[in-house]
Amino acid sequence: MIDASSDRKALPGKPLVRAARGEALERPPFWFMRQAGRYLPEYREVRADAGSFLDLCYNPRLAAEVTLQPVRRFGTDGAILFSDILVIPHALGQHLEFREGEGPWLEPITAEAELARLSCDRIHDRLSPVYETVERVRAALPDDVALIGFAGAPWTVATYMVAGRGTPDQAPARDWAYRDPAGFQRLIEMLVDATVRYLDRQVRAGADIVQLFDSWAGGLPESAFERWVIAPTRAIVERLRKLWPDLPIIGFPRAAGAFYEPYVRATGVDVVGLDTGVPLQWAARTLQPMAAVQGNLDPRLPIVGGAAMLDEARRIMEAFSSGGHIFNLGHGFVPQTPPENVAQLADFIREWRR
Ligand code: 1CP
Repeated sequence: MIDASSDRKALPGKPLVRAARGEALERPPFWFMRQAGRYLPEYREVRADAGSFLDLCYNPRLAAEVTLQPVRRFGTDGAILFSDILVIPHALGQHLEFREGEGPWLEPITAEAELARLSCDRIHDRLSPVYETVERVRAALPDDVALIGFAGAPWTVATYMVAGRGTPDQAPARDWAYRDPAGFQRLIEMLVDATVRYLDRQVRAGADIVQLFDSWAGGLPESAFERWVIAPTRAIVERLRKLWPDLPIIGFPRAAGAFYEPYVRATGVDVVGLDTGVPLQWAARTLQPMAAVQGNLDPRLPIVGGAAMLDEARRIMEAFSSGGHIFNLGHGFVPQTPPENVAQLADFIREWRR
């Protein structure tokens, strides 16, 4: 077993970790959400050999290989573990499939009584290949490249567990949360618990930093945002801090709008992931004094490439140059992104100086 805590202390200089702690560097370190994936021909090749998408997630050799592909190709400052947020419901005992061309499909859990089908006790049985992937990536990465572990935040994971699939409006989870908040709370607590254990094991296996993806945080009313987005995130942050006092934690409450500020204030995340719609000057003034910022290039721009992409990248780097900033997209790459444009973007960030 790798002793990750002493490993992290021995290498305090990874640019991504320094920026996450609030240091303003000469140029921002960068990685991209969904940097491994279908837009890369080398990913499609591995994916075709792996069988299903879940087979790939649970195959440490292949999952490590696709994690490393974008680091090799673009020289990113971070590698994000290749897995999916839905391995947690799977590990809790919920049936999960990824249907080709359709996305995830789960057996829906729609009421408190159905929680009896799930259990936190044996999650590591199913998740141990993920920890092995982390160990393999850690062993293969250059010393200055940070390894980013991740999990879905409880609200976002719950939206899939309740609906059984991706939905445009997360109606099934919202309806349950309004109808029976105490019952829904039990599901959220189970997810908080599983997420802490899961991320703890990723850090033990070698992750330098972790991100909580709350992709469906947007559109909730204030009281629900506080109860289902902020409170569980704060609980995870507090529990992880007890285990790993130096671990930087990134929270990404996508589309949270005016709730970004209370989110950062109340959760205590070290870094906040900004979606494309967050105004740069507002974020620099309001959020960056409390946390490092990560983001927020429109993922459509790397499809277009050229001056439109580079001008916006420059605006983002200038706006955030006086504090902690990790360059990223406002959401993930989409499959039609030309890798050549990503290479151009990576070169541009690497050469920029504040
Ligand atoms: O066939 C394929 O290759 C499937 C496409 C794919 C990929 C590449 C899925 C299915 N998941 C992933 C990998 C993945 N997912 C990563 C790997 C690391 C990287 O970023 O390179 C990560 C971090 C995720 C996280 C994830 N999965 C999120 C949060 C981030 C986001 O995009 O908002 C969500 C919401 C999911 C669910 C999911 N997984 C896959 C799909 C198609 C979906 C979305 C379903 C939907 O709501 O429509």
